[in-house]
Amino acid sequence: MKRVGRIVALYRAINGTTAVSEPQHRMSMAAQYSTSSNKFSARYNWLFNNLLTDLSGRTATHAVAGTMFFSVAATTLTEEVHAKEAVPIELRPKELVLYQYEACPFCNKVKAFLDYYDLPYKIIEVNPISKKELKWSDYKKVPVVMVDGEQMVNSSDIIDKLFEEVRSADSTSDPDEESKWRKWVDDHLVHMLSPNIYRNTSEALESFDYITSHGNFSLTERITAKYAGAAAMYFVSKKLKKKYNITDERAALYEAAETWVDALKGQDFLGGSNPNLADLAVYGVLRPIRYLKSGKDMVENTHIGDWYSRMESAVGVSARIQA
Ligand SMILES: N[C@@H](CCC(=O)N[C@@H](CS)C(=O)NCC(=O)O)C(=O)O
Repeated sequence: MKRVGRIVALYRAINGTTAVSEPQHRMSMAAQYSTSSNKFSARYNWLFNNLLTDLSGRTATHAVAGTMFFSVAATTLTEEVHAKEAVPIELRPKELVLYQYEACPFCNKVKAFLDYYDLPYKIIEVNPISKKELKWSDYKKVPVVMVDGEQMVNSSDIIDKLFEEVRSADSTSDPDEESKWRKWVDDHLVHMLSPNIYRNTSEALESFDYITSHGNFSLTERITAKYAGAAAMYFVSKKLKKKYNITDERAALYEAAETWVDALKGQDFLGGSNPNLADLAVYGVLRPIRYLKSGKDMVENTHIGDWYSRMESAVGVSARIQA
């Protein structure tokens, strides 16, 4: 009973909800959770979104070996070399700290931006259950960024504010087109992730294996979250499919990928010869799933792979520094 209580507490904490009833065992808890929580929005919880991530750059050297292999191979095969945007030192924030979950797509969106603009940042990995690293803040989601002592929240707002400070005057990107596609990322693309990565038991376990081994979990939380989380999210992803009118999740993911490729209109990036904020947003959100089964399927079955490889090369190594 005590053990079950702990699992429930874990779930309440992870999902930010108190709507979960006391379960009799893990599977019934998972099923109950999926039917009792009504908040299936972008906020639903980090578990939908927490996947394989950060496969390029300095931090990637610690990533799964097989994953690294793919990253390196992709970069090596890309002949063009796309440089990062250089931000003059006087425009860079003095201190930037990102509170994140390693596999959260919204956090990865911010990281793609920081890496591309080479803005050094420290990372504080938040424990999704206790959230003790965020005790000081009223905002209880991630990402949260502290920029020279100022708190910034909500991934798109964070990027907007930072971009305002660092952008070069000669930016050639069409602002309407760019914001249209950034909105598409938040309103559409991000909702393709969970139904795909939790679509069956083996993919749900693959996802949770990564999440629990890369997030800030205690040993007990890690073991509990891996199996109970995978089971719960399997059911939740079915509910999400309904909510977003998705009948075939893979087809929907492929369609989104092709929609994005069409938007490029044959250019290297939506921004033309360099990525703009929409390129960085799509890349950031897809980065966590790229080397999971769903991401591999997406690259094999659509035309997004070349653009993705160009983005890997453009974003380059992580600008993360030691906290
Ligand atoms: N609109 C927000 C969404 C942020 C969000 O939903 N983050 C998830 C993690 S992927 C979260 O913190 N969920 C609440 C929780 O874990 O309790 C953004 O773009 O930053």
